[in-house]
Amino acid sequence: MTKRQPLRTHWTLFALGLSLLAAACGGGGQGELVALAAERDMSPEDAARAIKSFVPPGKLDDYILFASGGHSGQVFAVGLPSMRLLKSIAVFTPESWQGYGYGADWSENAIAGGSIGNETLKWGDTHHPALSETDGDYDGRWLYINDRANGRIAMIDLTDFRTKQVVQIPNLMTSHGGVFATPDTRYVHVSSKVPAPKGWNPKVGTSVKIEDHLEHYPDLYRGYSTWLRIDQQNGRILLDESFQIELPPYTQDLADAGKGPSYGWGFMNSYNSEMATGGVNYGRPPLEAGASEKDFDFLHMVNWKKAEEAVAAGKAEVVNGIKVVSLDTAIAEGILFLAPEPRSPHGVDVAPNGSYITVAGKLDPRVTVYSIEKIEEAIAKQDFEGKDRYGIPILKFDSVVAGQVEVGAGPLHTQYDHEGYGYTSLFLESAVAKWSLGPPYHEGDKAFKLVDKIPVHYNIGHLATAHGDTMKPHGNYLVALNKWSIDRFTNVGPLHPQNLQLIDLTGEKMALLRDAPIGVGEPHYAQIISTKVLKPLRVYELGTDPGIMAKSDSAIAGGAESRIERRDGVVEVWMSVIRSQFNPDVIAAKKGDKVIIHLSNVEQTPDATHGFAVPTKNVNVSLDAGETTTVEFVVDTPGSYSFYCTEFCSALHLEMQGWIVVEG
Ligand code: K7E
Ligand code: CUA
Repeated sequence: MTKRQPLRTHWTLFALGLSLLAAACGGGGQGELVALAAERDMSPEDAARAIKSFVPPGKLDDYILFASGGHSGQVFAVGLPSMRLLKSIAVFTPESWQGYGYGADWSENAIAGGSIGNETLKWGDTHHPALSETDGDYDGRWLYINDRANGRIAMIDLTDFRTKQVVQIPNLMTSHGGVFATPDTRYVHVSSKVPAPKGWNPKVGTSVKIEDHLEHYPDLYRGYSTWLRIDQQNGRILLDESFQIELPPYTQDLADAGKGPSYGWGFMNSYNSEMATGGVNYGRPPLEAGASEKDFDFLHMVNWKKAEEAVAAGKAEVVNGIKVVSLDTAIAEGILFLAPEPRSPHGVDVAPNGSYITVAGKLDPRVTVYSIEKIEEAIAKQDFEGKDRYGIPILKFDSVVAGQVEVGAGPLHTQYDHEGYGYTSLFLESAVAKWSLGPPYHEGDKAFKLVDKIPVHYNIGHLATAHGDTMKPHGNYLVALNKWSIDRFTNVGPLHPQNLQLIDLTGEKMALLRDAPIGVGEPHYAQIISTKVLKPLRVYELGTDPGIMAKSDSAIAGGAESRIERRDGVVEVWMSVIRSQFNPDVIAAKKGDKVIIHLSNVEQTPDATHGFAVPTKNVNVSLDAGETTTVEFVVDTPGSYSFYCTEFCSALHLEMQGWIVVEG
């Protein structure tokens, strides 16, 4: 808590405010409210905070915050300003409530798309969600998110809040830079986190000797900037029309898309241009020391439009199934440039007007703001300070930087409002700094100034403002995604929940409104979208296969069409599902049979979801109203198995049950 002001004056003012409120509402009872707040040991600020962030029963939130779930592998949809968790969306990790990864074909297909090597991975580390955009603003169609542990990306369809596609991006062992969408969602971008040996392929492996790893890292390892082309009809990633740009092994970090005047560019940080490999047990400096030796790392500027032209002109080579623009081609074609950036930066965030690019350095107390106009001018004039060891031109720091602002210790990530202010998270200081951009937002000595700061609890990573990385930010709410909560919540054991803090940006000073524990994962980044933009379905049209969002060939309209067909070793069932009955509800099979069940939820009532679960099997399907899904499993042990509906759907939900009788 911050300082409390003298109680009496404050309560008098508060009472005055409440009496105005009461008058406006045409009712009395202000004394009662004051007494209630006092009884609950709330200060006037607390009561004001409660009112500002409370969404009354039955009323709806104005925004949804989509937060990554870290190594829970999921995405969370949280309402704003209430901070109520509305849904955990299964992405990389199976999730039985939604029947994701427990037999339903659409989910098995999605997960299988991200299989690595010879193994289907059952987890991921979601970091950076990216909402699709049209004309530089969120359009509410799709959400993309990367798996930091692997080079994977997933697409969530926001018409039904389900993951529809997971893709293993070739040549990427890990990922971090992005996900961001271009302002038209022509591409979404993901770059490597830790560089991988050139040609890295998890299916066949790569031969690496320990001496090579330690001595020849700069020659053998590479990073990649990946531009994934998006199908504008269904949001799917089209790997055949995507491409990568080969990068030096500088350990590229976060990335962002150009927009407006910087449309066509992508920006990426790096934090280990020293190319340290670690190896304390080989007499080397530990990675964190080796990677922090130099005063500058490199901001990477990638011209994806030129890269697209080079690919169209046949100047890319297919490596592991994706077109790759080599480092030499990228240099020759004017696709890749570097600019010095202060030590070990983390976040890079393009301002709403697309002119400014803000970089925050973990080991530098300033944010450094680059200008696209200066960058393009410097490139045109070949105003280079030299080249790196790979031959990439390095722009002069002073030629491309528009301003620097001292914001505090450990700046990481920046978001924006609609008035030309940046909000930067300060990890070491546990605070959010508000500072001003330059012209046209702020002129003269008003530009590039720290204007406000608010403490957060504790160790903030990312932050998010409403529509805060679009060209049209809303400037009302900010959410701080804090790594530690320490003493903010009732102790639930040594592992504490992450603390998401809601901050009001509408006053002269930033004001903390609410703490929200997220007890189901470690959110990194989040994006906040107005619920006005989202158009999710209430029910599916009858027979819809969520995998294709079209009528399934296996759909049936009701129990009259239900049937069982048998052939060699296969029992195929067309089953209708409705309150409170499966039809058919008794299925005879022989030991060793493969059972294929096409389930059709033939309801059109919102929220009339049914489940289908089989004891002793990893089968648990969730069927929303109108949905048709197929599940397959082998019955290898004789006996009678009572399948049942897992959703408490009706008064006779418990009776919603059936039998599979397996004859031995
Ligand atoms: Cu800063 Cu992976 Cu975005 Cu975490 S990263 S905080
Ligand atoms: Cu259907 Cu319970």
